[in-house]
Amino acid sequence: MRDEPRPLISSRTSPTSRISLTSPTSPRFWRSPLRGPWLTSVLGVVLLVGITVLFVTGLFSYAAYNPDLAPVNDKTPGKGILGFYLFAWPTRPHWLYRLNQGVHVTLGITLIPVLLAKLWSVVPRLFALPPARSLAHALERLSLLLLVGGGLFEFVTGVFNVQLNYVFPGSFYPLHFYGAWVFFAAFAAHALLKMPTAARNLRQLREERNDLVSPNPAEPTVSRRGALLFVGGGSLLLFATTAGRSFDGLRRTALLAPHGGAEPGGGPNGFQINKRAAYAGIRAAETGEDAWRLVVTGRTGTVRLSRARLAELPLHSAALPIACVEGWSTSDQWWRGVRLRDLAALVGYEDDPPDVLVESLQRHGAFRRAGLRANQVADPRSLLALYVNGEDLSPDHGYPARVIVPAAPGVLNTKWVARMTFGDL
Ligand SMILES: Nc1nc2c(c(=O)[nH]1)N[C@H]1C(S)=C(S)[C@@H](COP(=O)(O)O)O[C@H]1N2
Ligand SMILES: [Mo]
Repeated sequence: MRDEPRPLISSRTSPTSRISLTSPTSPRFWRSPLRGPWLTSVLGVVLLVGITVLFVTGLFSYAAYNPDLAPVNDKTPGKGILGFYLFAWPTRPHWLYRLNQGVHVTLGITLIPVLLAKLWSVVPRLFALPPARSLAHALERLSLLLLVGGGLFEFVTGVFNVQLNYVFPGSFYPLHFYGAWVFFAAFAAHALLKMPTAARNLRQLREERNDLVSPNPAEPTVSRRGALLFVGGGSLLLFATTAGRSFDGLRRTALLAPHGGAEPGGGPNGFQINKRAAYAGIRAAETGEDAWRLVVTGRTGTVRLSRARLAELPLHSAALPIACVEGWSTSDQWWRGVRLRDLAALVGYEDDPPDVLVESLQRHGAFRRAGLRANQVADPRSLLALYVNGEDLSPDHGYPARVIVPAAPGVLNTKWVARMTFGDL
């Protein structure tokens, strides 16, 4: 069968239609027969669910940092009413942050193909002319700018922090936090406005034609379902090469993620490390038995304890994971050390442990100090650990002593602890 000569070909000769064919502001420029209300609606519904989960787990993740507890924890001091929902992050279940952050990061990475496909499906509208037909239309387009810009911004900052965390010198938190509010406000407005249309498009067997349907479609090279499978396959591939970094046995499958691949070493201290002692500038001379003293201050004054003295105090064990904001985590490790609440009791807080400010030997870096809340100090599994998995802590895991708190983000598990100050923060 021979092809009919198509009007498109013949109209090429006219200069006006050539302009309209080569300019993205013309609807005829966009030729994919896949674009239309159905595809956009399916992708939109997936994102509606997925991005809502990202927003909620993001808010939880932020609360888990205790930003309202002390200025040292607060990377966003200008947050104002955006901190309205903050609460005392609980200590149980002990895998709470591990789950929250694993879902946040893995789901975010998995949704990238869906986000890109969604943007692709509506891209003609980004170029549509005139820029605004009315004030309402102008406002709608402005909100779309916040939506698209904000969405890309959140995904890009998130991926950068996870993949190349050395690129962000601590500014990631305010960027991702304020960006999330701008993006989610635009997203919620957009979802509310479009929900009825999306529901209609998905219910109807024959779809309505709208401005997304190309007036000038090219031959299809793949079906609509095939395109969806392609997007879903991309998501599945990202999921399969990311999720493993939250599970010891599967870490080798996390090909795309830092902290994927193999464990950094063998033996009791062989589990994942965030910043190494050398990177943090910790010298062996300051951690030796003669040099290092833990300085504990509270209601009744200050006590200084050598590591040997600490090891003579009642020791307790707890099986707890390390779970980083970047989404990777370890399985439960067996930590052994002195209960934080026993250290509080040493300096005058026998039965009402208060907050504590923990400071590291480390002199520079955003994570050298952290405030812990009274509920975290009170938990009997919260330890100043001296040992892990039956051995002394290794230098990289925080020797001579490090904090470990159930359900807390890794950032609060300060390594190379030098000083603990108990009292309301
Ligand atoms: N002093 C200090 N403690 C620190 C950090 C740091 O940079 N400096 N990083 C924190 C972060 S972000 C994490 S995820 C955990 C990682 O602990 P690990 O290296 O023992 O796995 O340590 C925390 N404790
Ligand atoms: Mo971390």
